[in-house]
Amino acid sequence: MKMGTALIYDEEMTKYKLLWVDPACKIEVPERLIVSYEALVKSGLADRCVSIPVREATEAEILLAHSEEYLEAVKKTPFMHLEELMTFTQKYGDVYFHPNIYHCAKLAVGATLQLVDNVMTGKVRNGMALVRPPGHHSQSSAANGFCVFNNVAIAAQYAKKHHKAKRVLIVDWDVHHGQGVQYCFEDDPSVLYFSWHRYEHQSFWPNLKESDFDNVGSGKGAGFNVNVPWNKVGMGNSDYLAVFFHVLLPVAYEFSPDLVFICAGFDSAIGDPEGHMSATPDIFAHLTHLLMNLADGKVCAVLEGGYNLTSLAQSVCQTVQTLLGDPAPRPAQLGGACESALESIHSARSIHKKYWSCLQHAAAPFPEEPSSKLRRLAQQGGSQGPEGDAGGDAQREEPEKVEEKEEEEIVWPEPLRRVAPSLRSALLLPDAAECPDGCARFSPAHGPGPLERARLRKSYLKESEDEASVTLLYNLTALLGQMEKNEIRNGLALVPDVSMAATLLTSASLSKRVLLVWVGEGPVPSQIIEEEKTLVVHIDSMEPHEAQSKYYIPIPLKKGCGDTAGVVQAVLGLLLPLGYQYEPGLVLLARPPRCQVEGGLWQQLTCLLQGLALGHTLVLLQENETAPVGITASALLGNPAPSLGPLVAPGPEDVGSFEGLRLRLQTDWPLLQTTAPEKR
Ligand code: X5A
Ligand code: ZN
Repeated sequence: MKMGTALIYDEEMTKYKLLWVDPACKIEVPERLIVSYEALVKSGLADRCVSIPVREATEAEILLAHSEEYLEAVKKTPFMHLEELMTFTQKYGDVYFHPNIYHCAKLAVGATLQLVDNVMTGKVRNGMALVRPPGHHSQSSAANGFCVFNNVAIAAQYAKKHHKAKRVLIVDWDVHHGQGVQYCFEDDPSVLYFSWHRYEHQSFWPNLKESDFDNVGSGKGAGFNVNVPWNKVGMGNSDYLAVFFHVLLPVAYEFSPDLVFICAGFDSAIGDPEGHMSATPDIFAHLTHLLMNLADGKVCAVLEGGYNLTSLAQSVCQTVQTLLGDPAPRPAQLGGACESALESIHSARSIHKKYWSCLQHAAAPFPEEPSSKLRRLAQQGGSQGPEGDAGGDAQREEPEKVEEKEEEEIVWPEPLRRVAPSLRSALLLPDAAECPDGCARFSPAHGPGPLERARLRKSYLKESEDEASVTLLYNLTALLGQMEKNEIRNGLALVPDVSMAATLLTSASLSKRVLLVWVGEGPVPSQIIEEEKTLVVHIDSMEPHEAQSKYYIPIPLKKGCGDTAGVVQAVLGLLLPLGYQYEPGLVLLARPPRCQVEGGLWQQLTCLLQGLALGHTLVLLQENETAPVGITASALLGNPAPSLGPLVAPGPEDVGSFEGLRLRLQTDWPLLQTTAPEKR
């Protein structure tokens, strides 16, 4: 399954601009699109994409999310003179019109629909549309916030109508609340809208009370609108990832969309004059990666905001490069979410617990919440700049107070080049086993010398075992070595004894840190647990373990690995935060005998783990259980894992025990936190 990434862009969309003085709109410039596209060209990424032409959206398409009156009004703008344009503009908030903007707005919608058509018909796997004007603020009868037509809202309706999409997920990572998208789908359970946004208790634009976490949707759509307001500026990589792990991803996996849109605004990145956040451009590689196995990989990213041209261009490249399948950079030095972010996470989780079984065990809302919110609003009287950052958080520095700093002071290192090894997947298989398409059968340049043979035999084998076992062990270390030299990205080995192979590899690894994910009841070799350079996450351990090691984390499952919802919850809420925080140089994924994990779930796990360690994942399978070889190879090659379908509730005891585990581990692993310290 070799499918590409679409890139949809047309220079025409750079051909409108602000024609008068308006401080609120001066940041929305044609250069935003020019620098983004140029960066994709310069880095060679544009060339690797399937370039698809834009088209104009039809009137019928625009009417999927807008009123006729509004369309008729906008239609007249190409014929207006400056004075008339200014008057027309004044009807709306923070937006401007230009004689060519109607044309561009039709292209922006059309570009998004082209993307949907190509993704939904399987011509490409995923893609990005670079468009202007953006869309997520525009409403049925109103332009707003630089937006004329709601590109993504229209495209979601279009996908339902023309491609029979039953469930659509919209992830709005722009720093502003896409209230236009929220309004469009408020009572619609078939479209799940998620947005995080700078909010500062309603003091940040668009200053709406309905942008708060307690706006969950209405009627049948209750629970299908997820808002995570940022009440402070300076949110960083850990805050963003924590929201993904503890709010968005569990809900998204439970929802199980047929199609994912990203309202890809990059004003949530560092250096942006609107957002004042501190997440670095490389975080978008991870945010993208974490969404790429939903909906069988059907992800449509559509540009929204982003006003620091440097940060914008870098972030666009990170997103597209990830859609193309290159390994994500190592996210360095993650702490826990800051206190303010934890309050938002907690609020979102607790208000949504009645709608999503993955959140059933989330803590109750803060008892003082409603009154404290009212008090704050009363104090603020509606007009006040963002408050300074008070309060301490043990895990990491609080967001910096940046409000009075000038934007140009903010600098950050350019993201590192992401080089994919020339060989993606190498398989170490017994001669009799067939090698799946697209993978290389691994064989080292030369065999072990006599000394090496003796050493391997002495350390890992009984005298009685044959030369073939020595050779296998040697080959395993050779494969590991080439992965660690970044000559091979990932690998799979079929071995007679997963325990022994895991023991060998953890001790032979040059990485300072190895993450071993052990899936199934069989015990993890004690030698590995005792040695602390390996973080062991044992999914489906028989019983809760007393061993209080920070580096051995047994996750018991009452119904075993057959409980797909339970495993998903453990993976998203525990394994991934632990893995991201640990920053492994190598991920070993071990499947001991009689592992009960269902195929699609195994693929999901294999895919998600590849966001770590520059994609260096080595999977160990039991020689006599060859069934998972094909699907594992597919996941290692970068094919999307199949959708698991809507998830039912995980075993209630298990969810309870996950929460217990989280509480116990969060001091050592702050990325597991979901609640602010003093509220626990
Ligand atoms: C798409 C987008 C922002 C509007 C800000 C107005 N719009 N103050 O980022
Ligand atoms: Zn924005």
